[in-house]
Amino acid sequence: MHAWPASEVPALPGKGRDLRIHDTATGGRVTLAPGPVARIYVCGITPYDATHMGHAATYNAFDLVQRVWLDTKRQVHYVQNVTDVDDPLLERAIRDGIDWVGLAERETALFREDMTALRMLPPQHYIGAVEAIPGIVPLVERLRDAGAAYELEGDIYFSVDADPHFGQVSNYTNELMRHLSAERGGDPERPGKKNPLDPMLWMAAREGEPSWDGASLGAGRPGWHIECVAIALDHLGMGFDVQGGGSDLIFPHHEMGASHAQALTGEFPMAKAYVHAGMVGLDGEKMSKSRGNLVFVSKLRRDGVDPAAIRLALLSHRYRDDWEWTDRVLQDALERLGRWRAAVSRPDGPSADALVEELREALSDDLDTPTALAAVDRWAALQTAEGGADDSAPGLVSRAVDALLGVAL
Ligand code: 5CA
Ligand code: ZN
Repeated sequence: MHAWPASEVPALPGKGRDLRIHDTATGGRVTLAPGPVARIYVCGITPYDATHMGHAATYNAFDLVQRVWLDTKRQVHYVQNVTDVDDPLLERAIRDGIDWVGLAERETALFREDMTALRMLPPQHYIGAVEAIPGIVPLVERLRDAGAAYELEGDIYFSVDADPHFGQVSNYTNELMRHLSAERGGDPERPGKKNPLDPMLWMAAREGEPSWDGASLGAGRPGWHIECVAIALDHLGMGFDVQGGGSDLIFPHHEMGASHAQALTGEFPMAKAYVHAGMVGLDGEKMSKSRGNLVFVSKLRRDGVDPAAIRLALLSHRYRDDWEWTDRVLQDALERLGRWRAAVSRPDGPSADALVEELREALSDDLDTPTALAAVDRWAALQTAEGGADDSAPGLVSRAVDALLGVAL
């Protein structure tokens, strides 16, 4: 699949800083020191509805990770998937009486537009589940042949007991895993499974549903977790730097994905850090396509809201926190954008060298965006109150805010 166009990332004077980031697996901060090419996999959308603020907040977090790396003069190898065949997509297509392929194409196109408007850096490899199927089938065959997967009435399940490290991404109790498995696409109650938590790798063709040739597996379609593993291993290999997504992906998705990859390769861990963004809510509930309590990026754009303000609204929260979208959040962001734009529109101002360092420090500190925004606020306030004689300062502020925060002033 094609991704979306990249906005340019200006180079900044001085030296970027290594990222210290919270890793779900170890429960603490890790300092990431990738080689010259940093490798990141971020789980993509299931395209049955438009991009809401929760998605945008999660992609914003991983966009910042990349901006910190780019500031250290590293290259970034970024891979993202599109879950363009899965139960929720098929169910929505049936509900709306439309073709599932058309639905996925339409919503993926809208997602690209939203990401472009928000200046999110595009992945180098943007891969759909359907196009990944030829790579998925041999992985499932390998797992089965190694005894890490088994058949149940034509479906193929992964055996979580095949990975000695299973459980080490989420560190959740068995009880919680069972509960979340039932809630998030698993089938812990199905009789005949070796372990109730075992997830499906390959679902045998069902009447009225799309299916593909699975060689020795028979006709069917891939499970959710193996989709991301196949794409990540194909394009990044084991031991990549960051596996990213929202906190609702910790279990089962990222736990199972890591176990699939570890059972396939015998290597551990799949990723050096498992990084998870908090959930954005509306009216006290997690914003979700299935609940329908959504604020869409595309709707705000259609209403004429500047995407830079949407981005500032996302940045005003710590990425790991759960937070609520309200009109006030957007209003504050619009006001801030106005103040910042007025401040950089002057021909000179107070020196911004210290500000660049403050931004770097804040972001390297587990993406502390509220502190980063406060630093720009202070420079803008000083500019408004006192001005200054540095004629390179407004340009430097614009470039730093663009390069490190993805906001075009
Ligand atoms: N296609 C799978 C991942 S392989 C999927 O979870 N798709 S999704 O469309 O449901 O979500 C896309 C990303 O947005 C995921 O990282 C998910 O964790 C994140 N996300 C979904 N809802 C929210 C929310 N309310 N707040 C923050 N992030 C969210
Ligand atoms: Zn995924």
